[in-house]
Amino acid sequence: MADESKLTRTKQLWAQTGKFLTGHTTRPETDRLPPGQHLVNNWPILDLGQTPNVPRERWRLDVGGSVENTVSWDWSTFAAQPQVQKTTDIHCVTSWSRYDNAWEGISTHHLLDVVMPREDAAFVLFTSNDGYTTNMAIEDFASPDAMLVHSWQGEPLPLEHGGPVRVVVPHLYFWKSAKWIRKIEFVPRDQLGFWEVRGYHNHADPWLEERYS
Ligand SMILES: Nc1nc2c(c(=O)[nH]1)N[C@H]1C(S)=C(S)[C@@H](COP(=O)(O)O)O[C@H]1N2
Ligand SMILES: [Mo]
Repeated sequence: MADESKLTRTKQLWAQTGKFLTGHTTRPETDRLPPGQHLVNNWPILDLGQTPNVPRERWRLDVGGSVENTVSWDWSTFAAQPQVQKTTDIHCVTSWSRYDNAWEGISTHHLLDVVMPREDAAFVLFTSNDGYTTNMAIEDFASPDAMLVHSWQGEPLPLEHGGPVRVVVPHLYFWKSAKWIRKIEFVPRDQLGFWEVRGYHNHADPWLEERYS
């Protein structure tokens, strides 16, 4: 063919061999990184400095308050719940973001199906084994990506990142994702948690830069 330059032939060869095909689609970085954030490849550890070591054999999660069914799960009961895997991004208020964290655990949707919050349950309060607390509206807890996770990248969640089980609510800044979760309460009235009392924003949407109140 007259218009068949060397480059055209090269590109045709690439098409035949599938060059640059990665098998997954990505959004442009600008669509994925919230304002004021920068990307990291490591996973920083941020907490109050206490690392409670509760092995799976002694682990318990109490879920109660304004619900039809209060539950107190030990490890084997938790592990027997339907498991889901999701890959989501982390956005910390201290300005780092970490992409593509592969979590495994139970969805908050499943927990909501089990406990059945009453009509007046508008907020969710979290208490952790290090004394940390945080809070959110039940609509945020019910986000389709929100989970109680026990594994990260196919391995048990490291102790320093909240193992055996932490909350992950990826559409909010990461301080809302309680490590070492011990208790979840559904309540009619909101109650500010550890950082919310100290001036952090009560809602914490990274896309709206809801960092401080
Ligand atoms: N139990 C508990 N959960 C916690 C915290 C904490 O101090 N204790 N810190 C929060 C904050 S401010 C952040 S940024 C993330 C950090 O989680 P990581 O250490 O796994 O990165 O955990 C959140 N959850
Ligand atoms: Mo944080």
